[in-house]
Amino acid sequence: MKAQIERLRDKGYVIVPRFVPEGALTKLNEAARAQLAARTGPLEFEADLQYPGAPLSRTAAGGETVRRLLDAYARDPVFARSGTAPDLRAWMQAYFGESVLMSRVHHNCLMTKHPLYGSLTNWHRDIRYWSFEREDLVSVWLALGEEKIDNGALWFVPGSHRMVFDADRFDEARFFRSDRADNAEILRTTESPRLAPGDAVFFHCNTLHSAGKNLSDAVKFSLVYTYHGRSNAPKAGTRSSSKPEVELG
Ligand SMILES: O=C(O)CCC(=O)C(=O)O
Repeated sequence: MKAQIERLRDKGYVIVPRFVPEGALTKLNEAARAQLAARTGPLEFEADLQYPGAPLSRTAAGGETVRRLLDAYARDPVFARSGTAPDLRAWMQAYFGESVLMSRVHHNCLMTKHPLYGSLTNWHRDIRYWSFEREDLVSVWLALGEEKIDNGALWFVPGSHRMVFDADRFDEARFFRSDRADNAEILRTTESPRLAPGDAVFFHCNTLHSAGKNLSDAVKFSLVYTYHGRSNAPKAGTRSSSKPEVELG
C-alpha cells in the first residue's frame, strides 16, 4: 500500500490490480445492471451534460441515455459496502494521515458509458466539481468490467496534479483548453491504462484526465467514490456540503 500511495503522490494516479475481490465483483455487476434496468433516480443523463457526442436533448434519439446513477451509497448495500470496505478505508487513512469521510455528492456514483449515445469527456481536473478548504481529495474508480481505449477508458496526464495553471488555461466550464499550444504540449504525455474487471484507479482531484467514447457494443460500468481527510471540510452552502457524508473513521 505504501508504494501505491507514493505512486499516487508522484504521478497523480495509481492502478491497483484486482482491488475488488471476485465474489464482491459479481454482486456489484448484478446490482449495477439491476439499477440501470430500474432507472431509479437520482440520474444524470448524457443529454443534460451535452459533452461531445451526447444526444441534443432528452427527447432526441438516445436522449434517455443514462450517464451517472448518483448516490450509489444509498442505492444498494453492496455499493455501500464497496465504498466503505476495510481495504479502502485503510488506504485512504494511510494517504490522508487522519480519519476519512466519503462524499455522497457527484462522484459517489455508478457511471455507465453506453455505445452510440455515450459521450466523451474532455480534459479536466475533478476539483471543478468540488468546493473544499483544500484541493486534496482522492477518488477511487472501480472497473466492473474491462476498460480500454475502445470502450471509453480513462486517460491521464502523469504528474499533472502538481502542475500550477492560470485560470485561462481552462474554459468557462473548467475544461483544459486543448486548442492552446502550451496545453497541447502537456497533453503529449497522456496515458490510458487498460483495466481488468475489479481493478481500481486511485487519482487525485487535480490530476488532468479525460475519457473517450464507447465504440464497443456493450455498456461499460464503473463505480466512483471520493474521499477527503477530516481536517479538509466542504465549504458551507456549496454542493459539496449539501448531503451528510459517510464517516469511515
Ligand atoms: O467516463 C468518463 O467519460 C469520464 C469520467 C470522468 O472523468 C468524470 O466524470 O469526471
